[in-house]
Amino acid sequence: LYSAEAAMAVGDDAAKLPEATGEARAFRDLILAKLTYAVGKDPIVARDHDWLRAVSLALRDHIVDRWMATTRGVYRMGGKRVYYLSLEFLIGRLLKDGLNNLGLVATAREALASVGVDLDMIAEMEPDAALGNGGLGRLAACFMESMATVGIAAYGYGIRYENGLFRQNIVDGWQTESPENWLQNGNPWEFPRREVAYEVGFGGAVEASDGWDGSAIHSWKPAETVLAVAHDTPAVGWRGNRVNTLRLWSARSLDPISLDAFNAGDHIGALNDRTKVESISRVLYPADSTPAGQELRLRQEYFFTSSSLQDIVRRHLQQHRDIKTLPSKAAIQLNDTHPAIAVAELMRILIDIHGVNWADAFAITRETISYTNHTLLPEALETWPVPLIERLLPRHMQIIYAINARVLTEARESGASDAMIATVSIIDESHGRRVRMGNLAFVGSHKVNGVSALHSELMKETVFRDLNTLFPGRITNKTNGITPRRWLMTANPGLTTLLRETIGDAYLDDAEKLVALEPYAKDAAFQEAFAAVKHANKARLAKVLQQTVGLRVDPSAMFDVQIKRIHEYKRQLLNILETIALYNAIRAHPEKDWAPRVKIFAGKAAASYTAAKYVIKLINDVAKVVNSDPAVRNLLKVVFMPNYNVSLAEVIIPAADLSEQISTAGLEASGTGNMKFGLNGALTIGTLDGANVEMKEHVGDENIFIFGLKAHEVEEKKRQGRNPADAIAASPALAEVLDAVESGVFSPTDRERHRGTVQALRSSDWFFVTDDFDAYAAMQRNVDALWANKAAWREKSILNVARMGWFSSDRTIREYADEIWGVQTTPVE
Ligand code: NBG
Repeated sequence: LYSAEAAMAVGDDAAKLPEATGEARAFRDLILAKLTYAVGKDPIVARDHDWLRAVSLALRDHIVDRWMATTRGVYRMGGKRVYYLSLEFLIGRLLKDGLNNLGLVATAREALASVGVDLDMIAEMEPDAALGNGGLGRLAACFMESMATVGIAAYGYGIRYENGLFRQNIVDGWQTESPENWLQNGNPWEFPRREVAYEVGFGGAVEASDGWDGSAIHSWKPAETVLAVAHDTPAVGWRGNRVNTLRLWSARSLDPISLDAFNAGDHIGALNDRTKVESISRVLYPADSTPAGQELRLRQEYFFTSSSLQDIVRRHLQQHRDIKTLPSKAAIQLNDTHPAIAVAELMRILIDIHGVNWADAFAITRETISYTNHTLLPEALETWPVPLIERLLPRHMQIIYAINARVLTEARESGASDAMIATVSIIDESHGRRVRMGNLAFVGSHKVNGVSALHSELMKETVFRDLNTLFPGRITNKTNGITPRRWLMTANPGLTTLLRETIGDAYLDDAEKLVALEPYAKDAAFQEAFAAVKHANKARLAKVLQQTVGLRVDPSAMFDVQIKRIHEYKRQLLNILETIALYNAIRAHPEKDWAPRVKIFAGKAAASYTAAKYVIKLINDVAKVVNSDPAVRNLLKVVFMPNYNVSLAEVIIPAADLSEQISTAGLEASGTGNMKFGLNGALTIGTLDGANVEMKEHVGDENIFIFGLKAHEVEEKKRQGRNPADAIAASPALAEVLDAVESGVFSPTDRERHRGTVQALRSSDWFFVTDDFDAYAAMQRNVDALWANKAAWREKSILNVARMGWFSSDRTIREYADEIWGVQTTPVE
């Protein structure tokens, strides 16, 4: 018979280990039981991975109890559920976050210590679940946690990609990509639900026949069918009050082995179809803020949308019987246009399968669905060629035409001009015929939201101007947020403890209570303690830097950080060019009292995005020159950290002094990294773009470094037409930097390397780098000046922490609940 005590008697060392008591002892026994019976390992021979699995499974038991209680409660209450449809969930690791939300961190630490295992060490071994590209996917993960926290019955729906976002390697300064296999050691968090499976069709034809009342009945006969199989992961809210479900679909062939081929002796050929079908859930498309545009991507979108809607409708009918009550029991949120086909799919299910008439079906669809837009970049708005949709989803194409006909009729009746008809149409006739997924999502939703105040206003003036005129009041704003559990408590335990000692626990349940910190901003003793926490976080990052890129940095230097996807509009180029200008200035005047800086970059470029890959190479080229130049010694260091992901962000953000949020105004819909930095006490240097605008309002003008053109000024300059050469001629510092880069000063082995990058700036400079350069450089010198005054810097840094509570995703989710979904929330207890 199994005995924890016997399992513990593992050699002579056991006697020296600390005793676990109370709750920790019980948790230790649970871990040992998991190790023995679920992992199948004796503690004597267990490896770190085995312990990780055992402790994850032990925690999962605690979660499952609450999960079932939650699910039972929802059925009993019969209330409305929220369904968050997202092609991306950028989850990261789950162990620490789950322990934190259940208040079990100390317990698990003690339990593991008593068997000679270090919690932090094994937690680091957990692979990141990187089922997303960047902000959009991470937002979905924060929302899952916040929905559970504020007490919403919610399901997340997405795809269980076998390979998440690629691993980035830096080879000789260049990015290379390799597949990331997050499932190679199994996934302790998920429950495969082989019995929860739906058929999803593609291709084929639509047959029409007459119904009993003479109306047409359409029936779609797909040519291919794929099985979507559910995998459920519990999503734990703060204090474990509620546990929701993240349901990810995996593609399976209905006929895994073609029996005819197999019997005919073609054993490999018999698997071909299976490989093709199952490729739907094989890999995440690595493009961020740009549509992938390939047929497999459209298949992924329809695959997860259809299976999710089938699941939602099945659950609704099972509990409430009447399909017409769907809008009062289900709110479906479309995370960007990736699931926009849901509008046509829900119509198809209602009309073709449940016999609902058109008008009722459209009312139900619109009342149930709402849509979040995440970008205004014109090249990023998703459209699909009409012939492709006709071939892959013939019935949906008919439905889209029928919806469009009604929208256009309505528009004409309200006096719309031909130009307006052309922009509100779901079909874009100007570049071949294409389906505009944004317009489809817009007309099929009762609310359409942007993700920051500025972005939502710009939506009304740009992409959806005419639709906004036609459907006034439909566009609303929901400024993004971040979960303080992961981004403060888990990532920055040192600061969390200091805050509790200073202002008590109330802020843990309500981040806006962080304002209680304001009176301490000038307090010398508190400033010291606050700075000590920051220093320890910087020392931790310095160690990681040493280990990963072999660079030694001084933790007392300013850590100036830009970490995010590499994209021209985010302007890492502006940052590195200004770094070169600073380098030149230090070399020219080494005697001045420069603020020592470490410039930290990290982020992935889409594999096919050449300009972005050159930016990475340029950063690494500059790093090589600067870091080996004795003339700048410890005044300036430049580093590019490879393979940026959620876990790396959790180490970098608590260690940052300065946060770079420098996108071309009008182009970053919100940004969420900006919020994570502020909450951890970094000061922001940024443009008036995205949520920076609201951060400035919350933290106060004097506590943030704002520079550069504003969104309407960028637009104005675009309209007037400008010549970047003028801006370059007006800025000797910029001219010097560009000449140096262009002539190969940083690429002596290939002097031509960065010529293209510079020439693009000289000729067009689409992202206004040259226009903003001087203002940015000047603001950086203000940053230096403040850095020299330690007390003033710390005061502002503390005020940032105190005033960032509003950017909790709990606040965002409560707004969605009240104003879009119509569901109740509860205060956290
Ligand atoms: C991104 C925006 C960010 C925003 C996140 C989350 C896309 C399409 N958009 O600014 O670029 O913070 O969405 O809303 O990835």
